[in-house]
Amino acid sequence: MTDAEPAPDIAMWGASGSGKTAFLAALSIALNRAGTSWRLVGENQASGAELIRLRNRLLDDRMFPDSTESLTYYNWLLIGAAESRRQWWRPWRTLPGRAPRIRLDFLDPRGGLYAEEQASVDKEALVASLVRSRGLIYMFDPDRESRVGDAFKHLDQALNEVAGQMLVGDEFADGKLPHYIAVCITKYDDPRVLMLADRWKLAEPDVNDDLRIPRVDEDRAREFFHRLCRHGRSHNAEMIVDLIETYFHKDRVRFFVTSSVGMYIDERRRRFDPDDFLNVIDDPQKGLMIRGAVRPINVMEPVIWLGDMLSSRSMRSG
Ligand SMILES: Nc1nc2c(ncn2[C@@H]2O[C@H](COP(=O)(O)OP(=O)(O)O)[C@@H](O)[C@H]2O)c(=O)[nH]1
Ligand SMILES: [Mg+2]
Repeated sequence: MTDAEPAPDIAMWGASGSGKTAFLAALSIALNRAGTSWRLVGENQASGAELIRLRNRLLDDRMFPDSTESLTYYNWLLIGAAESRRQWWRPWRTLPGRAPRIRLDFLDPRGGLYAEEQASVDKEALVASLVRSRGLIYMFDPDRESRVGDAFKHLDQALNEVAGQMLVGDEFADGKLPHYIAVCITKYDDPRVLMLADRWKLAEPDVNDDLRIPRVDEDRAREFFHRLCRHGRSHNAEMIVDLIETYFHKDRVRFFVTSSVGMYIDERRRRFDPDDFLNVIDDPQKGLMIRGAVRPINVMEPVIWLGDMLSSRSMRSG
């Protein structure tokens, strides 16, 4: 990518209530916790203020962000560490390198927009953001799918519209959309989701993690997703994986099992307890509250993966 070209965008897609805003709120917490050199900053003052507001909502108020009332744009930049360079003929001199930057242009639609049949300005903006981006975060909420079962319908509609705009010309002659797509199963901490992973023998305690939180191995995340789709309310859901792999290059699709708040861990025992891991509790006065520390699971990983893919492939943003 040359300096003149703007970094490609990462866009987000998912049904209302699937956990998009919570994911965004958890992103900077995840980056801080991991001690990475990546920093998240607002590209303008409003986006910066929103970043802090969302984070404080989880950390200080111990609540989830309110459901989105209107279409909200977040313009954030993920800035990595610059690697200094040496030239072999002058190895004693180091030159400052350029810090990698990933533009996160998140558009958080109001609840219900996905389900609206009629065209609207907001819906056009949403499709436009998918067309403009080269990285997608697709949020799949297994709980919603087991109750409502409309993920296939909405994804099919959206991809149809995006493909209608992108694939008619000659630019993508192979007939596939050019995006990298991170398919994120959300709310893994929810007992209904974790229990399924456990029942299907897909979750195992991570031996590299002192807390021994059960994880679904990266290699098995696609299988978990597929099984969750088949487990859902709608028979169409089992076609979601095929749908994704028909529209996108198979090697540009990756699956992540995510949770924005993570599991509850008793700070004295500091071990995952299968009988006491609920981190979201229903307070009679305040509603849903976050009980313990916020330990996001696979929230930063999909974003950094997309960023790496986009910057290494020097994809054009046009
Ligand atoms: N247990 C659990 N619940 C979550 C998580 N993320 C979101 N939720 C729940 O899902 C609701 C909707 O999330 P939100 O981020 O507003 O969804 P959006 O409409 O896609 O932006 C929240 O109010 C929470 O109750 C998570 O990581 N774990
Ligand atoms: Mg939202």
